[in-house]
Amino acid sequence: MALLTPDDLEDILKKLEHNDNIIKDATGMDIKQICETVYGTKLGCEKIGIIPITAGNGIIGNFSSSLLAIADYFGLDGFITEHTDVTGYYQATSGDADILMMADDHMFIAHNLRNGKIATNHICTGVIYAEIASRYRHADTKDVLVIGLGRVGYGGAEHLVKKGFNVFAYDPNAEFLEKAEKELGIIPLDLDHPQKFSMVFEATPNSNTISEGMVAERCLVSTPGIPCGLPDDIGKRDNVDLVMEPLVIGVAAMLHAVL
Ligand code: NAD
Ligand code: 2YH
Repeated sequence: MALLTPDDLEDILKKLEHNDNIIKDATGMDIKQICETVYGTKLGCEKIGIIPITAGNGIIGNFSSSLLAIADYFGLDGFITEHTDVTGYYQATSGDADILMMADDHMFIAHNLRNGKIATNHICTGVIYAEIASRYRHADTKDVLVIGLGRVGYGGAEHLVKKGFNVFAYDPNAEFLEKAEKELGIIPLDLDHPQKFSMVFEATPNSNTISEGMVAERCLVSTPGIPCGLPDDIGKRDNVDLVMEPLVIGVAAMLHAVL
């Protein structure tokens, strides 16, 4: 499992602004509007309790402070507990938090203590990046390509299938590809005769996962993957609209998902 690094989280609100402008141009909606539409909820005045977790690889510099900055960006009150782990959990609940946020190396969750809803970062990230890809205003088909069918990619693929898109997908893990074909009805991408897509949702931890033959001249690549799977030269030459941001878009989706 790839872990975020403090460098990934430098200037996240600047990265968000840059990506939100691309999202607006490409879809006609900003990230907040897309979250509100997908989850049917609006952020109010919830208080977010952020608990640093030391398990596994431990505290990631900038992680808790980034979550606090995100809460503030969306107009919510938030606080980071002074203590970590179970003591931090106790502090967050005593501090009157409505929503708790915490992550170890495997799972990053938001838990709304008022209604009991829990959202995971991997599902919410998959759903919201897939949704962004599916809203590309220059696309004239319902064909969308999903690259990577792991925890994030599978959730996004499922969302696209439910929305009625023709979901083509590729993952070198044959078991994952077969599972998605059986359970979701995705169409395995024919690598010998690749089709060009104008909507691409990429969710892998690898670079260069997108090849020239996969992208149409005018296309949107929506990817939470770190590092980015789109090679620079393809992005520039084909004028690709690229949405790629390390944390905020997924967290915005988590907050909307638990309301
Ligand atoms: P995962 O390990 O569960 O799944 C990754 C999948 O990609 C695997 O199934 C693997 O076989 C597949 N893959 C690898 N190379 C490929 C290739 N060339 N073509 C197609 N598929 C390929 O990982 P995950 O939890 O789904 O996360 C995916 C990426 O998203 C990671 O980089 C993770 O750090 C990142 N992520 C980012 C955010 C964000 O907010 N930006 C949030 C969550 C996860
Ligand atoms: O980065 C991660 C994991 N990859 C899970 C997130 C899923 N995208 N976890 C963050 C760990 C944070 C740390 N425990 C802290 O600072 O509290």
